Amino acid sequence: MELLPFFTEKHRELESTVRQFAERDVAPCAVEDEHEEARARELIRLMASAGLLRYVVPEAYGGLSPRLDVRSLCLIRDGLAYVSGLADTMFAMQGLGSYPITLAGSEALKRRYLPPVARGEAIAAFALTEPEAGSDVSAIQATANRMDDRYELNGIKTFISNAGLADFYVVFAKTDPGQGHRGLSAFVVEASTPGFVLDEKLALIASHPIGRVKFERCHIPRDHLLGEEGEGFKIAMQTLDVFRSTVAAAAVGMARRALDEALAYSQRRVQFGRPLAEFQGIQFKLAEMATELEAARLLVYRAAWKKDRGAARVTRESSMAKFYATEAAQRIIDQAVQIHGGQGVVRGSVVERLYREIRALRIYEGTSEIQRIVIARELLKGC
Ligand code: COS
Repeated sequence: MELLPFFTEKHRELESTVRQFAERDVAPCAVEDEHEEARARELIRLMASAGLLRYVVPEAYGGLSPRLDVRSLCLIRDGLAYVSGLADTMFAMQGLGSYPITLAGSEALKRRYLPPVARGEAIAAFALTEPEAGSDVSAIQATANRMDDRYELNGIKTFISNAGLADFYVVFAKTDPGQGHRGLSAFVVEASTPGFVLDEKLALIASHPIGRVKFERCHIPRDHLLGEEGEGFKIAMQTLDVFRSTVAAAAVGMARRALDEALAYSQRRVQFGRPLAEFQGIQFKLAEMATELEAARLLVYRAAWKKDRGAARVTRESSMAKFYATEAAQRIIDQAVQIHGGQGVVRGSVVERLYREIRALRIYEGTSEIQRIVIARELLKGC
């Protein structure tokens, strides 16, 4: 893969480390896994021993750079998603589930939770979505009532990646239900807390541990609050600002794989006496796929680079990257399936797996429709 000017020598090295790791340790098990949970835990262990999880926390807590380097997160997701959606998810969740602590946790919370995340000894989760609050975050109904030295948490969270696997959850709940988004707060909740219930595991169209969890009179220490009461909405948005670029990077990894598979297949497959790649109709498809892929990569790494250069907010850039890259990847993968013909829909073929894996990326961490809204609002504000 050609490296872009946004990268330093360290990024070049990381790109090749991830490629080797993905080929050696992840690819052999990439196709449909009946033992998803065991494989997910195994992937965490492998990523930790390869040092990849150190990229999700700051240097002071076992990481590799003073602040999270978003280009590195993107390169890792891009490289993992090229071979396995599950590996990508497990890496991403260690970041998404711990970043609110990096962003707003007290020194004690950072020391307690971040080093085990980097060592793969603790699995993290991000519990925002509820049955009645998906795109509309301020509609969250879970409550956290302050009682002396603790909070009592009650509510249901659904579509929570790592539900049942995670050792701790960053949970968003209302401390002041009358205040809309300003009444939302964020907490660290350990899975061992009495009142925490794994309600149901959900089976998605592609491998991804996810489910619904409940908090029933769950008492959490007061010092597990992240930031101040009422800061939950901003913590969630600032976390999504960083991680939406990385979702886009995962989409780029899947699309790169689809294009590679399509290029190889179209040169191998002979119809009407010549390889498919000699037909102009196929060449047009390949050209469109490659162009969209390049445009997506540029948006992703531009957004990441801008954040790494210290921009306070990259809301518009990360939403553009997520919106464009996930939609483009869906089109690229669909064309790769089309080029493969019948082989493309055979269960277990690479492009068939990608076709299922890409779909959720246009939905999670903000649907494409929400990204359009965010981009338009930023434009209208003059950002
Ligand atoms: N960074 C910092 N602050 C932000 C922000 C960001 N990216 N986006 C919004 N805010 C602030 C606003 O500035 C506003 O601040 P004030 O209270 O000072 O006015 C506040 O947050 C509320 O913002 P807004 O009015 O835009 O909120 P809305 O309720 O209209 O919601 C959307 C905005 C739709 C963009 C938000 O709810 C969203 O991103 N939804 C998708 C959620 C999602 O991704 N879910 C997936 C779950 S994770 S798998």
